[in-house]
Parts: sequence; C-alpha cells; structure tokens
Amino acid sequence: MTLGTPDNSGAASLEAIARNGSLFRRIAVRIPTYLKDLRENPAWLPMFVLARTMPGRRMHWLGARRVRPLDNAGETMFAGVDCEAVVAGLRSDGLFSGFTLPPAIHEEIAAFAQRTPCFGNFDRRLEFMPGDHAEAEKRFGRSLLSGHYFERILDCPAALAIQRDPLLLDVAQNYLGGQAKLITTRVWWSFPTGKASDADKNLASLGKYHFDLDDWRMLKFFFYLVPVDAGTGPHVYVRGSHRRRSLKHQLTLLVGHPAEEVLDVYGPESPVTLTGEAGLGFVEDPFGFHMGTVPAHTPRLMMEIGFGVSRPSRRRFHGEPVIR
Ligand SMILES: O=C(O)CCC(=O)C(=O)O
Repeated sequence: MTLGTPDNSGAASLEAIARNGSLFRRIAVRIPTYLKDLRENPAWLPMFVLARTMPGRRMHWLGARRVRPLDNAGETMFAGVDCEAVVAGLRSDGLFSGFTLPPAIHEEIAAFAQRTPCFGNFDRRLEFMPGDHAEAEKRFGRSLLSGHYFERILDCPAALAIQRDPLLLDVAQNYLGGQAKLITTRVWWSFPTGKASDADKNLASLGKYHFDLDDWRMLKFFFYLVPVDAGTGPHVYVRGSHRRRSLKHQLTLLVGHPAEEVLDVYGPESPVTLTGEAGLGFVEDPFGFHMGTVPAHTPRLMMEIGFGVSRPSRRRFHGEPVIR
C-alpha cells in the first residue's frame, strides 16, 4: 500500500484510530484490577512501572540471594533431573524442557479434572463439567476458551505432590535467589472453539506473544496432563527473550505484542513450540515472550506451578480478573 494518497492516508488513520481504540479498551478493562492490586499492596506500583524495563529488572536481580543447589533434593519425583543443568538452561535460553511426571501423578490429576466442574473464561459464573463443553457454550451463549479449577485443584493430592516437590523449589531458589517462594498453582483446560473474541483470547494468554508482569522475578513450571501436538494448543516460548528487550517493548503499556514485531527482534528461529506426551514438563522465565495457542481440535489440560519473590495476591486466585 502506498501511503500519502488521500484515500490511503484516510484508511491508515482509520486503522490507527481503531488500533488505539482497542489499545485503550484493553487497558481500560484492567484498570479495576490494577487499582485493587495497588490498594492491597502498594509495592505493586513500582514493580508494575519499572519491572518492564531492563534497568529496573537488573537492579532487582542484584538483590537475589545466592543459594547452593542441594546435593539431594529430598524425595523428588523428578529423579535424574539436575538442578544446575535446569538453571543453566534458564539463564541462557529462559527455558528448560525435560521434566517427566510419573504416570500415576498426571493420570490422577487428569481424572480429577474430568470429574470436577471448572470455570469458563476465568469467570466463576460460567461453571461447567469439562466433558460438557459444547453444551455449556450453548447454555451460556458464548465461546468458552478456558476452564480453570482455581482453588479446587488443591483438593487433588497429586497436584499438591507436584507443588511441594523439593526439586521445583530448589530450581526456583537457585535461579531467582533465596527469596523465591511458591505463588501460583493452577490447572486449566484450553478448549478448541471457533468463535473466541480477541478479549477472551487475551484473557487466556492465547494467540499473542506476551511477557508476565506479576512480579520482579518469576519462574513458571508447566506440565501437560494430556498429550499435546500441534492441534492441541501447544505453548510457545521465544528463546533468549528474557535477557534482552527492544526499547519499544520496555516502554510499552501492554505486555502483548504481535508475532511479527517480536520475531523481528529475536529472529524467526527463536520460538520453541512445546509438544509432547502427557506428563511432559518444562520451566520458563516468563519475562521472556511466550504464549499459549488456541487448540485446533483437542482440548489441552495443563498445570502451572509458579514461583516469585514478592508476596502473592491474597485476593484472587491465579490470573483471576474478577474482583471481589
Ligand atoms: O496457555 C499457555 O500455554 C500460556 C500460559 C501463559 O501465557 C501464562 O501463564 O502466562
């Protein structure tokens, strides 16, 4: 398209207005959450403003307390995984893949998820059994992209066994520093659905590269609880994007950015698409760009165990945008 002709510049400015309108809408929907976060914890504000910048992050990393890897990380279910190798992968790529859950553990969580009602699109009013997804979309008259268990998952002993596994804390403390603590435990479905809105996709962190801005330093362990192939909405991580950031992506108000923009900075070879069997686990520094993808044909069941260095929100369970 040639810019500058009257017709084209009109189209370009309409496009710009639409883009800005959607930007303001995306910011506006988050404002109530931000205000409550600030009231609950005033230290949230400097983090929210500065943790998106490299100098802000680097300053905070200087305060990371050094710990020594445990020779024997207690009774871990991940025998054979070496903490130092995991931390080395995290430092260089922002990602380490190579955990395997024992079958009894991932099968128990998957069975728990099948028999327990979940909440659609992070909304506690949209409660349904995962097996009734198609019927629930009709009943609620909207597409249901995700189904979360929130605190219900804490009733599943196998999920608690992963959350408490000493190797995860060992990796977190060696990477983030001695201050690392558990902040999130979540299990959720991503469902194939034809008609999800961009707002629902953004809420579910699907289909758009973004970085997490919930704490100064974070680490997320993800585990697939069903086999995940290209059609099951695999997770994608942009290798190396936790270590450097274009100025545009530091001064941005938004954490989500179009793929072309992100890959222009880190290169087309940088994204790693994580597919694998039920039980596959990986860990990432979520300051690096990453995303889930919308499943094309099969629902994905996934678990996340997150570590951070600040006090977690007492008010809302992971990612819950509805303020009570
Ligand atoms: O669903 C996924 O694979 C992505 C999750 C995600 O982006 C996040 O937890 O920040």
